[in-house]
Amino acid sequence: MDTVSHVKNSRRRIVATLAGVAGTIALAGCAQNAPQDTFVPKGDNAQKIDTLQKVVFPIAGLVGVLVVALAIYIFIKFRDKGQDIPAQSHGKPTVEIILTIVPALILTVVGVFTFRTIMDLAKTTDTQMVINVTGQQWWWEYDYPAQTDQGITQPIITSGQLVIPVGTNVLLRETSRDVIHSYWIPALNGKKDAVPGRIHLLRLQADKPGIYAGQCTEFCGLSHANMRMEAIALSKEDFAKWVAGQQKGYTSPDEGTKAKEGETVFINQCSRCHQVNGIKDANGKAIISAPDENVYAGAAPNLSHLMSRTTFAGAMFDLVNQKCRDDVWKAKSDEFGAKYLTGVTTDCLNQKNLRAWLRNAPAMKPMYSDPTKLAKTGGKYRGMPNLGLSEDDIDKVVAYLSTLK
Ligand code: HEC
Ligand SMILES: [Cu+2]
Repeated sequence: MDTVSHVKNSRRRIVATLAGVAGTIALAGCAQNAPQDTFVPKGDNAQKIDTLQKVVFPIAGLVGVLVVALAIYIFIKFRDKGQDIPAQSHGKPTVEIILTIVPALILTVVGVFTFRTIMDLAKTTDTQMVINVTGQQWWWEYDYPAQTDQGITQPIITSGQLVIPVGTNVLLRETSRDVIHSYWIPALNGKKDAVPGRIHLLRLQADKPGIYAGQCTEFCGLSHANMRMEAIALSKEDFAKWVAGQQKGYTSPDEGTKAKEGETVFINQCSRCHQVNGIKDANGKAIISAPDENVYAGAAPNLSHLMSRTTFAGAMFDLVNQKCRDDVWKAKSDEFGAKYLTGVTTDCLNQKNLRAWLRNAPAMKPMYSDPTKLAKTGGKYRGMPNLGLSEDDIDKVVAYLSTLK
């Protein structure tokens, strides 16, 4: 092969690669069923961002295309062809003034609208409900402080799925127990970092009942990609029912049942990390779990009402089987609440996922939980370790967890 055709070939290859990459990026924008599409706002706050974006993006796009096109034209037209250096001149005041004033005007217009939107999104005076959101490797905890106007008389603690009433201005107070995470439900608002030692505020409001998916958007270590979240919006009546369910007290399984045996396994194996509100040990003493000794973040999900959520482990895995999942996800907005509130029934429980998790959690979700490598993490787990449970114990624990409605 001679040099000329070699150069031609490699140039062709570069062009083909670039075209491939550009094509892939363009096609990625055409997804049909994209629950995390930023351009489909489903609430006030996201709507404000979208309204701003609809003005700014075309202006920025036009300027971008003009600048790139002009640059390419100049690169080609005036490239070095061995010509003489053109006459050198300095300054053209009219051009310079125009080139300063026009961008300044554009930026001022964009800036005014952007600033107004930022101020609107930072407003807290119209807050109707507050939820504390804590990020940690690799799941989100939600704690609802008591607030009687929302019917919450005792604090609620849950994880993965953020349940909110529709048409309500909810204020999230975000923080983190380990590294920086970022909370983002694209259909409801922009993203906000959750930073250890700080509290950042994020407004959320959903127009209609439904599930709004999101994802941690600040790289936070090994399982960052497996750190998801879902906002579940319920009608006000359904939300009240959900709250009532979360405030139900604990019922220990009946003596002599498999679930009762599971409770014992739970007390021995799990309660050193996981809290179940109201659970008592054999002497009738309340068990308050103290995971800070074992887990880097100092917390593990509260399992008091595990079966009221349809996903687990950072909303990564379905706690319900495919049929029940479709029932909830594909429900019409007026039927959604009733379907979600049914929770995880025996028929719906995704035995396969839950058992796999109990058998060996780090095999499902990469975590720094290998006891032989804990030196790296100061002797503490990030995530849930493989507990080496027997199949018999797993049966019992599943029977027990199924009672945590
Ligand atoms: C060393 C602490 C530790 C122990 C012991 C432990 N877990 Fe976990 N568990 C965790 C952590 C941390 C998570 C969160 C992992 C994630 O989502 O990334 C978790 C997640 C879970 C979840 C998902 C909860 C949700 O809402 O997302 C379930 C269910 C669970 N564990 C059950 C159990 C059971 C049952 C046992 C006992 C057999 C057990 N765990 C023992 C630390 C522990
Ligand atoms: Cu994260």
